[in-house]
Amino acid sequence: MSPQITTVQTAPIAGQKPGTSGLRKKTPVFMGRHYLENFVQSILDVVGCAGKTFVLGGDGRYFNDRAAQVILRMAAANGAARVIVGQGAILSTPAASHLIRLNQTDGGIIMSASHNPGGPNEDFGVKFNMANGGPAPEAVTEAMYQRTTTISEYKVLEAQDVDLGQIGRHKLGAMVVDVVDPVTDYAELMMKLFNFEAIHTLFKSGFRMRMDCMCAVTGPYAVEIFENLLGAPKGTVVNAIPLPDFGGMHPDPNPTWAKALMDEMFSVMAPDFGAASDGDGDRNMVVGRGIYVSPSDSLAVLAANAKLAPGYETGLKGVARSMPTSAAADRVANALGIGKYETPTGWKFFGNLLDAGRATICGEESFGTGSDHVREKDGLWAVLLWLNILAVRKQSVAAILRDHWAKYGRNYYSRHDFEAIATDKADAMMAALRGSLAGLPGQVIEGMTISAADDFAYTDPVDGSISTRQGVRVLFQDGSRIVYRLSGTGTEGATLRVYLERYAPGPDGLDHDAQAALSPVIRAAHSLAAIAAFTGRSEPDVVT
Ligand code: VG1
Ligand code: CO
Repeated sequence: MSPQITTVQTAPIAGQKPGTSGLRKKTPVFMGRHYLENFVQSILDVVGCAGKTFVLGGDGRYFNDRAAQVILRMAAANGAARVIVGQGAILSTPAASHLIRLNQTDGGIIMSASHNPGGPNEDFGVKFNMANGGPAPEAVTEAMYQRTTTISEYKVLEAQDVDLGQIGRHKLGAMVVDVVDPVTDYAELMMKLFNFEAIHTLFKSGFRMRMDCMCAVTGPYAVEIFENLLGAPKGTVVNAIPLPDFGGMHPDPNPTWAKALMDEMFSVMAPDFGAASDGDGDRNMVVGRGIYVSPSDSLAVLAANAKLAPGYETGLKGVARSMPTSAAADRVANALGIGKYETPTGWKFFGNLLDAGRATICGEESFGTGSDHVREKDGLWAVLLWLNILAVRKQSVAAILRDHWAKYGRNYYSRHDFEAIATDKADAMMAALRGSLAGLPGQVIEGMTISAADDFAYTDPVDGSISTRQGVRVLFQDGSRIVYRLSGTGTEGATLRVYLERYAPGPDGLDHDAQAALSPVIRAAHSLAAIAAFTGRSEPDVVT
């Protein structure tokens, strides 16, 4: 007898509005009655489910395994033909994006709250990726949200759990569940893009690397790729076993949260190269011996040197960056004579540019870099491209960065985050700032003249869709810039992000500490927005 489909009566739950990257809430909220089910049914109602094939996986955080079983039962009840699941319900975000594309599926559901901590009292999240492998665009996530406000029932199959530990074909009612190794296909893709032989030779010559996976999803990927395929010594990858609470770590690869890696890279015994990745494997931090690479610089260096990797040897079509990301990548695009694009924050805005073949490499200041090989940012991809470049150029990270700055000048850059501010205070500050914009041009502050000020709006050059209110920009005549926006990924209060940039053309002044070089811009940022008066904060919680 085939299992029965039950229709469960439910009612809308407030606040199921996806942010920058999916719906993220405290885990107990997601585990609450009907919460996951309402959101998943809304996804399936919007994208359609009958006869379709989806990919399913997550970053392994607390509740990942149980949520996967619920999603499978709901997909089966809604008539899906097939779901491809990573073994143990594990898939990194870039690997999920790849599987969606490789198998020409109708999309995928990814369970992750990315760089947010995980655990019974931390964060959980769900997002939908489209058939191109990329995050659902705003129009689609808005439709899902609207659906959550009117939902009255969801469907679920009355059946036992699928054994997701067992690779191979399973059945759930009439639906096929294919459990696959999460790493194999992804590793194969990497082998096509990069010169594994050159990197293997590099490791054989004694080159030392430290890869910190922060007890999150990239562990198995990194061990397979770096230690097994590329011959890096055992132990190169640390914190390699994904844990439901990420071992208590905050899996956000930045100098604050990946402090152990930073300390090692600045010690006497530092390896040649260090890297870290986030909860779901789409972010990366790169560090050389004694030198930190800002994500904006990393994007620029990768774009300038991409031709050294087989996957990019015919050159790039264009480079895209999110608006708050520094203009360093623009200088590379200008020099290469290729297209450059400035999009709102969030990877979903790169999808059209990648699909249309306008951009090949994309990046965000928030430790995200990627290319047209998938439709997500990809942490290990960036680390491998760096390794490929290091293997070919046979120079240190420091030498490559200094070379880059000498050629293009240096965009000093930093982001200051003020976390868990009361939402009304943060909103009031942003409203006042927006109200002051018209009067700013011409004003002189900290000896710098404001040349323009606006609230960033973006018109997608491919489909013409418009996104407004994407962050306040204050531009100065000397090329310096301040950007203010509120985070769309947090689950507690508001997080104010202040992005600071100053350009030094060189040849002098390229070797300063970033915070010191930015100090007038930092002071200007505080006084223009009256950050302390509105929020009571005069110091950021996190500086990257
Ligand atoms: C942050 C970053 C943004 C990134 C997003 C998702 O968003 O600033 O650049 O795309 O996280 O990254 P926000 O709205 O908090 O500033 V991840 O690694 O969560 O998928
Ligand atoms: Co992430």
